[in-house]
Amino acid sequence: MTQEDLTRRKPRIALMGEFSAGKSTLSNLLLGSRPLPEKVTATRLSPVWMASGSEPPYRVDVDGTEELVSIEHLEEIPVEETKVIRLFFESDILDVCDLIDFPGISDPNMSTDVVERMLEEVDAVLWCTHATQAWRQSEQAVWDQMPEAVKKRSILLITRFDKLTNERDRGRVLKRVQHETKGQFGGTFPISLLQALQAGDDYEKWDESGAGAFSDHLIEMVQELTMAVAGKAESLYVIGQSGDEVATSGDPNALLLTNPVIAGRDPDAGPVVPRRVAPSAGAKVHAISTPVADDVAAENQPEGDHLADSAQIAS
Ligand SMILES: Nc1nc2c(ncn2[C@@H]2O[C@H](COP(=O)(O)OP(=O)(O)O)[C@@H](O)[C@H]2O)c(=O)[nH]1
Ligand SMILES: [Mg+2]
Repeated sequence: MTQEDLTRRKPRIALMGEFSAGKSTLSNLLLGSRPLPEKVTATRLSPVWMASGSEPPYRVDVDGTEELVSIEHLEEIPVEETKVIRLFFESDILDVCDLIDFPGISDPNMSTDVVERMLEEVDAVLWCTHATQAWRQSEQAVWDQMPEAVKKRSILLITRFDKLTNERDRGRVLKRVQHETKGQFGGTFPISLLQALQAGDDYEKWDESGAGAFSDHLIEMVQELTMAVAGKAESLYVIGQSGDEVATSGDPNALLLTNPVIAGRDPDAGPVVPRRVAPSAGAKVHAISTPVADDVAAENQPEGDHLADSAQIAS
């Protein structure tokens, strides 16, 4: 498949969230045995668009000019003038989708333009929110700009869940975030990205980290997106902004990932199973928490609880 073959283009999934929420760690988890070069994760960079291939890396200037760059000197790339850095390599997940690692949404060292001008490329988002200060107003403010077509296909990950050490705090945070983001994501999953990375082939640990439930949902999400973007040059973000209906089928529920459309998917599309993120066929499910469907009632949630629990769990 070529880049020009837009009828078969891959979905573009963005990794977004506040600085240090775990976006780069999540990239590495998804990329599996081919982690990102240290320079890519350690440096404050423009958005990094990863795709399958062997072309040399390049940057795209805000005026559209392309220029080859060196991985060794990524930190020299001018962030404000760079729309995106393109990296090409082979990885199972990149066979089925492109990943775009975004800088932190409210990084004081970057103008908001750096994030905003790349949103037009996005089909869906894996939003990382830091468990001990989950779902801040700054996150909601960015999410409010997202068109419905993107929101419904996106996933909220409550990362660093291992930092919440008791069940009560875990339950409170989960319930509050679920309440505050109701209807704004296709699914919400608590996860310890570190534990998932350390799990290796131990599927019990993998499931306990929260990665099992998340990766199952991600596979459905990629399948759904693959159908949604077929034949579309523009991203779902752009299509959604223009108010056009982005439907996969006549079924209005098809947009909701909690109601996956696997049964109706194109039989010729082939299996979409990123090997590293898929649990083994016989794996037992020991998720630290079951995935949170948006329709689970979040009653008994006192108003203003946000401050109460963030104060309580601040480390
Ligand atoms: N304990 C714990 N640490 C994490 C987790 N996810 C990420 N980290 C750590 O948090 C730091 C920031 O993560 P990073 O992925 O670079 O965040 P980014 O700024 O969103 O890309 C790193 O030191 C990670 O190792 C997690 O789930 N649990
Ligand atoms: Mg990062």
